[in-house]
Amino acid sequence: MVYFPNVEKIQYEGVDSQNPFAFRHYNPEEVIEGKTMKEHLRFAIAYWHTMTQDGSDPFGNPTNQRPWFGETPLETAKNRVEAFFEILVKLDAPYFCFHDIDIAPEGDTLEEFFSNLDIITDLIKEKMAETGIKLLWNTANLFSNPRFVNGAGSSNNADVFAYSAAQIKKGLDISKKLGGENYVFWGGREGYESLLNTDMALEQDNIARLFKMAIAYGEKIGHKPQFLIEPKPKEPTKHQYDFDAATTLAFILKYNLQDDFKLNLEGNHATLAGHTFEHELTVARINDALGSIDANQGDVLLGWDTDEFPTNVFDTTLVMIEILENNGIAPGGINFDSKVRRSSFAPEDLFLAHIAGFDTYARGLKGAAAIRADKFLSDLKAKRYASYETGIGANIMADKEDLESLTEYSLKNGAAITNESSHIELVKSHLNDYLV
Ligand code: XLS
Ligand code: NI
Ligand code: NI
Repeated sequence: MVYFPNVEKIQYEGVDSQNPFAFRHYNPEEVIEGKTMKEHLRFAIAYWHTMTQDGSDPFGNPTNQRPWFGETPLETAKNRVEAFFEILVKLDAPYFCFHDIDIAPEGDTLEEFFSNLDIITDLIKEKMAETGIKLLWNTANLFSNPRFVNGAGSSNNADVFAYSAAQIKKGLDISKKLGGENYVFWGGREGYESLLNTDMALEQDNIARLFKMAIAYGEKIGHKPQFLIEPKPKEPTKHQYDFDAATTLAFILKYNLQDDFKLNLEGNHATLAGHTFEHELTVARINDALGSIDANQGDVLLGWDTDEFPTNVFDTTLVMIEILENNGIAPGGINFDSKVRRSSFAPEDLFLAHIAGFDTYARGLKGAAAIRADKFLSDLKAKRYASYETGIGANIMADKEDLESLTEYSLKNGAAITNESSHIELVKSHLNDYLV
């Protein structure tokens, strides 16, 4: 069955194309800095926003028109696999991502859920073999079902901790079955509503216990995906434990998880935390923890996770600089954790939105590569920190100085300190010249 008979395979047609169903910047085979765009960008499509999101919001019913509903939840789930791979193939997306509950109905028992997952992952495995499309990451949804009202690993209820462990075990079995390259933990309800009734130390110790069980099980079954934690500061809980990259890194280091865990960073989560997206990538990169990204953007006027498709070229350019500085994002990728607006309810909006996202990241990649080719930012930084290249600065960098020697130096130097203007407005204006 073909679900999108009116949509052909999306082709690169160049900037002058008037065809809305064409890429104008994403040219998968174009080589930039020695790699194709497809290899640089490693685009993935998210099952939840593309296949299960219905357009409802707290004030309104579903709006999305979707052609895949069947007679039973399992039939719908099977149809979704067909439709999803049609979308992946037509967009030429090399990867996909999903939560367990996105792909298969939960049923009434854990056994039933597992058996539904087996049926659907058999189908997905066939589709993967047929198309060559790969699994970037999967994850367990440990936040939607009412049993997770007080969290999963951080729940006060040990039965919930055990249930979460079972879902993670199944998630890793699925990851092995489908050759998942990464496995994500987003702390859905791992946080708190009130400190009055919360034992923060116990909750965080338990989350780490669950992660260590995952590492041990991966070793046992001989499957080692890159484990990733996805920070977010708030939503659904008032205060999420994995607030941002820096907080999550402190957790990773405290519990000695750094050999197995990196970060999956999301645009809208960064801005909710009061950071830019590139800030979060920089923090991860300089700590050797940049694992993967969830591509989306928020709305500066709204204080919640709107998960909009990325259309801001300024942001994607700065993000792509970080990815290039990191020597790439593999085995991670760029996952469109993005959803169409409630008013974009037509089935073909799924294509138009992803085309917008792909093109915005492709523009970011081209701009970032041009900035690097001109050494625009690296020269500027080298000049700004030049005082550490020679003299006293070089000695400081070589750890040859101490408080006493520097006091002696400063007494001699006196007030003869000159700082230079940053001319930052000029820098920002010049940066605009690189936006593709
Ligand atoms: C929610 C998160 C979620 C994770 C996967 O805000 O972004 O979608 O990416 O659980
Ligand atoms: Ni996400
Ligand atoms: Ni999100």
